[in-house]
Amino acid sequence: IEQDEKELKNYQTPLEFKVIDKYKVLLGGWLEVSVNLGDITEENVDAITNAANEDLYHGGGVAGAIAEKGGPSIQIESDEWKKRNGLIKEGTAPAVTRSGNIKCYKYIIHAGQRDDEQLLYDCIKDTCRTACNYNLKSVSIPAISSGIFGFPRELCAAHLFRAVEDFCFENRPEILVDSIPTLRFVRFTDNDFPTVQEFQKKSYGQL
Ligand code: AR6
Repeated sequence: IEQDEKELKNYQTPLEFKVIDKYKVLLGGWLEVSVNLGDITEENVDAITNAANEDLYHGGGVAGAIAEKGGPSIQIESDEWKKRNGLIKEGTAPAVTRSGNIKCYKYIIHAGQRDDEQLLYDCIKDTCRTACNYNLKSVSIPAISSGIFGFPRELCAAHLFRAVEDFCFENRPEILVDSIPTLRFVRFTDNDFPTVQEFQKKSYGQL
C-alpha cells in the first residue's frame, strides 16, 4: 500500500486523465474507469460482461458462475441467440442476453475471445460498443482470458485498459455528430486478488 501511495503521488496526470480516487480514473472528461475486487454477479450495473466461448456454452469460470446464479434462462437465451446468429466470432461481443434471476443488473454481454492479445483487445472494445448500442450507462468487465485460458494477468490488465482508453478517445462525445455514446462507467471487477492488483497498477500511472 505504501508503495502504491508513493507511485500515485509521483504520477503526473496528463491533461486527458484524472485520478479521482485511488482506483478510479476519469478518461477524456466523460468515462470513469474503476477497479474492484469482488463477485461480478453481485455488481450493480446495467450489464456485466461474460468471458464466453464461441458456442455460448457457459461451463466453468465466470461463465459458470453467471449461469448458475442467473438460472437456466441464460443458457436458453444464449442458445436462441446462437440459432439466430451463429457462433460468436472471437474478438467480438455481439450477443446480449437478460440476466435471469440476477436482479442487480439487466443484461449480460457475451464477449468471445481466447488467449490472444489482439482478440482480447478487440472484444473489450466491442463490449463498449455493444453497451452503447443498448443505451447502457455502466458495464462491469472481468479479467477476460486470464482464468481458464491462462493469459498473463499483467498483459490482460494492460490490454483491457488500453481497449477502454482507445474506445473513449475514438468516441469522444464532441467529435460524434449523430450518436453520443451512452457509456459512462466501466468497472473492472474480478474476484482474483492478484489479478485485481494488476488492474490497480494500471489504474494510475500506466494507462
Ligand atoms: N466474479 C468475478 N470474477 C470472476 C468470477 C466471479 N464470480 N469467476 C471468475 N472470475 P474465466 P477465461 C474471474 O476462466 O480465462 C470458459 O469455459 C477469474 O478470476 O472465466 O477467459 C469459457 O466458456 C478470471 O480473472 O475466463 C471459455 O471457454 C476471469 O474471471 C473460457 O473458459 C476470467 O476467467 C474462458 O476462459
